[in-house]
Amino acid sequence: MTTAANKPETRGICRTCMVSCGVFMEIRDGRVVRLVGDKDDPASHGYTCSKGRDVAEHLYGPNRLLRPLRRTASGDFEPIASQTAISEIAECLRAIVDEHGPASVALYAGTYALAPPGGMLSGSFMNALGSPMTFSCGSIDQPGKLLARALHGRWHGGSPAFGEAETWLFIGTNPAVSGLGGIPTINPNWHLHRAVKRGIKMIVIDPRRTETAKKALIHLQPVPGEDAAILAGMVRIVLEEGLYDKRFVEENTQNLEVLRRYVEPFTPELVAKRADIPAAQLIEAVRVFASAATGGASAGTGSNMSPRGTLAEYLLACLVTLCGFRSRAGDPIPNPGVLVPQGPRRAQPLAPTAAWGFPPKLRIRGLSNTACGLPTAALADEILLEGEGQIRALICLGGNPLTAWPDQIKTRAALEALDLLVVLDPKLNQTARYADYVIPPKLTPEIPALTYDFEELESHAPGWGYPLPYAAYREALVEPPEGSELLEDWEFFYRLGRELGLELQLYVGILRTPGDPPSRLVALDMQNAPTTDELFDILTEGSRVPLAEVRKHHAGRVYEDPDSVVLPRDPNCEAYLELGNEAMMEQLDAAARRGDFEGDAEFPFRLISRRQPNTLNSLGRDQPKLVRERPHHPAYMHPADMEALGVEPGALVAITSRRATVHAVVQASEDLRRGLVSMSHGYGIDLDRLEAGADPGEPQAYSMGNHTGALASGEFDYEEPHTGIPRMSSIPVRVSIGPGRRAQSG
Ligand SMILES: Nc1nc2c(c(=O)[nH]1)N[C@H]1C(S)=C(S)[C@@H](COP(=O)(O)OP(=O)(O)OC[C@H]3O[C@@H](n4cnc5c(=O)[nH]c(N)nc54)[C@H](O)[C@@H]3O)O[C@H]1N2
Ligand SMILES: Nc1nc2c(c(=O)[nH]1)N[C@H]1C(S)=C(S)[C@@H](COP(=O)(O)OP(=O)(O)OC[C@H]3O[C@@H](n4cnc5c(=O)[nH]c(N)nc54)[C@H](O)[C@@H]3O)O[C@H]1N2
Ligand code: SF4
Ligand SMILES: [Mo]
Repeated sequence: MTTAANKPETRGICRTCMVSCGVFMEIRDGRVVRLVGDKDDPASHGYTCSKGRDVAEHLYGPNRLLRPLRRTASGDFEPIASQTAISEIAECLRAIVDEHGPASVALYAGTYALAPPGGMLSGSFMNALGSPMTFSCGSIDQPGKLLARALHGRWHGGSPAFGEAETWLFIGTNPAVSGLGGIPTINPNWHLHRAVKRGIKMIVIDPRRTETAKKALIHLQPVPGEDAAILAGMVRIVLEEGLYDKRFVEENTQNLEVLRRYVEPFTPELVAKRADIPAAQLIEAVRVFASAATGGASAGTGSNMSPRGTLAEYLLACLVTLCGFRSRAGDPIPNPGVLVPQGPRRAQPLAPTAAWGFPPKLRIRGLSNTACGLPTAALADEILLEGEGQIRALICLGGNPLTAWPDQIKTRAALEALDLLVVLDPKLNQTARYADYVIPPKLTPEIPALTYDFEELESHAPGWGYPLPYAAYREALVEPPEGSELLEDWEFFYRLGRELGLELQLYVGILRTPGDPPSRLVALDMQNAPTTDELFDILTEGSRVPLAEVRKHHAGRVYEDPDSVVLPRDPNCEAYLELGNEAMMEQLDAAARRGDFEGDAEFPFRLISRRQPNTLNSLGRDQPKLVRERPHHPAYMHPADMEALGVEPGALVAITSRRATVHAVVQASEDLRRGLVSMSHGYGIDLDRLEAGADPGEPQAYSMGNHTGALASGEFDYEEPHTGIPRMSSIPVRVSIGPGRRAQSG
């Protein structure tokens, strides 16, 4: 509990994750010693999470790297000066580009690449180098979302806010913990609590009775991997019972009859059989949802990582459109933008666009660039496949491929095969152990902080970004630790570009919608390095509220625009939302024709994805306070399954897919369906360390181990045809007691 008396003085922005909560920091002797929420902050209302509150460990813990590292001939790392690292990396890149061309250099931008201006400068660097090989974690996250949006088209007016919606459907997402799925991301439980209090009718479709499901009116608890069938069934009920918004559909969509024809096989009985849910409950859920006056729906990683994730996102978009849950002329725009320049919104469709087939084409599995970027699931293959076009150098910014990309065995082989691996990360993360150079960055509040990236996220999906016109800026508040030699992430790319004689241009503008200010390229001065603040100025030029104004307030504020309402349709608008996309209808047809779920005698369980409250993917795994309760990721199972297998809570089990084995400690959970193992990615048990006598109570005994992504493989399982992701959830596995077959990776 913070009282006025002990509340620290310095207002700041937490940037341990991109959510950017408004906080107070206690700074003593030039160090941040404590972080507490700012109750007056209009977006976060005093909220902080355990990761944010552990800021002192994040900044000054023993695992933070304070100088760049270079791999030595013996395989160890030695600290080197930043300039030496940059010169050597430049020299190495020059040789690789001279021999194999610029496309042999790839960038992987992970979760922490989003913060401006680091991610932007990494893109500038790749463009100037002439390599199109920029990959990101977006294509192994919820790739179906952006593909579906392209195929269906978008609604220019945006969607009703969660805060006012009468109903909301969550499928394969648990925003009460993840904060990313419909409920506004910042302080999600505050929004959830208020919505429940005013009587929102929430429907959750999740094989686990999640924290979100516990607040729902209806929880459907299906077999995983059947979301496309369930959503097709829901669309069918809406059409059959005439529960759709006929006027809206007539005015704004095309090919309703095509959709009707293709969902026809998905009767409530078929869906009930496939997904093992009561048909009556499915019908009830549809009636509740479709008869509401205003609502929304969100699919998350669970749906996207299971088979037919893109189709599920597409059908969900169709369902929302059929129900007319789209903002109309005169509706308020919850967040008209503060720092991210954007234009007016109109109550009209934006026509569908292509979703895949863009250059560059990859060499494997017919994959290409897509609406969600290049398929990261194929990056390891592109490193391993010899010949013209092979990727030989990888720069990894704010990500951890070894514990994030599907198929860990292949990923590790790829990291080992690279001629050059450069990792920008504050820690020696699992991937960095394979690096030739590790470049640790300065962290907030050693650098200025801005809410630009989180505001930008608002354009991606309902509930993402800020639910109100909020923005915050804070200058750097402390110096980096004494004796450190750190660069800002962006500085690395700027200086590397300069070393290579490149002219970097900053891409300004967001891939948004017609009417927004046009994007442009701003040439950077390659002689006199800009400051972070100058880069912020370039990025926000033309914003509704000048950055200078936001800077004055030293913390978060709401910048209302009373005039921001959705404008009427342009009379010349001829665009339609597409209900019967051919590729999606083909997939629906294939889904209808495949056999019923028959189980799998050899791999009778399904491993499903989830998140842990105290860590963010692999971040936090080595922070004792965060992982004190559980230094590893437990494998949650239903008690009846545990009994049948003869495993006790706390027992070590081997979880084996057709591809690999990982190990985990079992924990009982009544919230699961039977036949499932629910487990997070990002880190896992390291059997070698445990067997070598590591103290099982110490996080280090576990944190470097293999993770659930090791179980995923496109070669054995269903693979999304355009994003290339294999099953990363609902993976067929078997569970056996004890170490079993040794882990093959990690
Ligand atoms: N505390 C914390 N917060 C995080 C993260 C974190 O690691 N920790 N990660 C962040 C990131 S990178 C992201 S992308 C977001 C993700 O945010 P979410 O998409 O909300 O992710 P999860 O919380 O894992 O929720 C996925 C849900 O899908 C269910 N599920 C699994 N398979 C299936 C299936 O086949 N069908 C259906 N219907 N459900 C299924 C799981 O049981 C789980 O409840 O969270 C972000 N927030
Ligand atoms: N099996 C399975 N696999 C998954 C998922 C799943 O649910 N199941 N989820 C997927 C999803 S949604 C995602 S988003 C990806 C995550 O994929 P990644 O982004 O590749 O992995 P993270 O573990 O989030 O890695 C973030 C890294 O950024 C570092 N970092 C923190 N702050 C900074 C900073 O300021 N600068 C720099 N340069 N680095 C910083 C952290 O130390 C950490 O090492 O994993 C995906 N993989
Ligand atoms: S949600 Fe993110 S920004 Fe907010 S306190 Fe937690 S780590 Fe910090
Ligand atoms: Mo993610």
